[in-house]
Amino acid sequence: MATLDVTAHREQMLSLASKLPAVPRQDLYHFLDVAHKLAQELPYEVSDTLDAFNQVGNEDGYLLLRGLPVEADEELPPTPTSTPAPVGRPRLNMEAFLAVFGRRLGLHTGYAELRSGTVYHDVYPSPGAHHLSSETSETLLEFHTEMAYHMLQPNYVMLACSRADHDRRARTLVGSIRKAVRLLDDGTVATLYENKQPCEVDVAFRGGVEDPGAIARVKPLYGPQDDPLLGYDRELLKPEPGPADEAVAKLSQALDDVTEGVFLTPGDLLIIDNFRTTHARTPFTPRWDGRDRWLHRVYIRTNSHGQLPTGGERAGDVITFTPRR
Ligand SMILES: O=C(O)CCC(=O)C(=O)O
Ligand SMILES: [Fe+2]
Repeated sequence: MATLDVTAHREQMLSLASKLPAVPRQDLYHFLDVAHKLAQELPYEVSDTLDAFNQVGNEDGYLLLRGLPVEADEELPPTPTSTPAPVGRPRLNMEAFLAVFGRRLGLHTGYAELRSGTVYHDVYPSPGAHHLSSETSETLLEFHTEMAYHMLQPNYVMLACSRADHDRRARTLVGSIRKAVRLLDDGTVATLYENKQPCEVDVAFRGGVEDPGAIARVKPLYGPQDDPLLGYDRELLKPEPGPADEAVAKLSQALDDVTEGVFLTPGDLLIIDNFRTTHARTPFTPRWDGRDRWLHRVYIRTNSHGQLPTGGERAGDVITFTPRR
């Protein structure tokens, strides 16, 4: 498992967090600029691990930092029941670490159509959530690569845990293409590289149209032949019937076969390599008591995969949707 236990650095991490502005959303550009400076002061073990992951990734396709100093549960506000968070909400420790670690990796990015274009997302269960939404709970949130259909797809999805579900059943699953590709025959791999396939988009990107259909086209595998990048979504990717469809079915099975799971617990921060993995979340049971599962999420762009086309991008920018075609 790609885990770094940072318990030994708790005091130093708390001290870094305390140097950030107390109200992140009041001036988020400034907050993330300060985080960038603090990202140069991380314990060497932490910065080195983040830099290595950023440069070459790893087999598992994720990095888990465990043992961060989260607030005691009774000091945390109640788990949110609406989004986005109030602009005046004071900084939480796990939000601070998302800022600093994220700035070590790249640029925090808001997606205009998603969560009112906010950069920090609260991930919490919500009654009656759409089945593709991160607000689901009692149902499996199926494998998806975050915004695989978006021209400026984030390089990393970062999830930081302030509260686990009461029963500790929710497991975040990651399927890594570096592992899965070894289970596929050469013909299947070649087919997966061959053509873009029709892909639907998440509800937020449908422009208010109930079912715009597959408005994007995505290659299941692309990039270097010896180290493929992955564009896979179990619900949204609609490969053409025939060889493409059959190859995607084999890819799907291979991803299941190599899947690893993480039970996120308070003080965990998970960094998912969104170009080399697909992720999911298993069902759990909320109690609606203000103490339900609560994650914080940010998306990071880097210049590794052409996600920073102008060179003038800033951490905290909000960008609009162009589908991959
Ligand atoms: O709840 C989780 O563990 C993951 C949810 C998810 O896929 C996301 O927030 O992007
Ligand atoms: Fe996700």
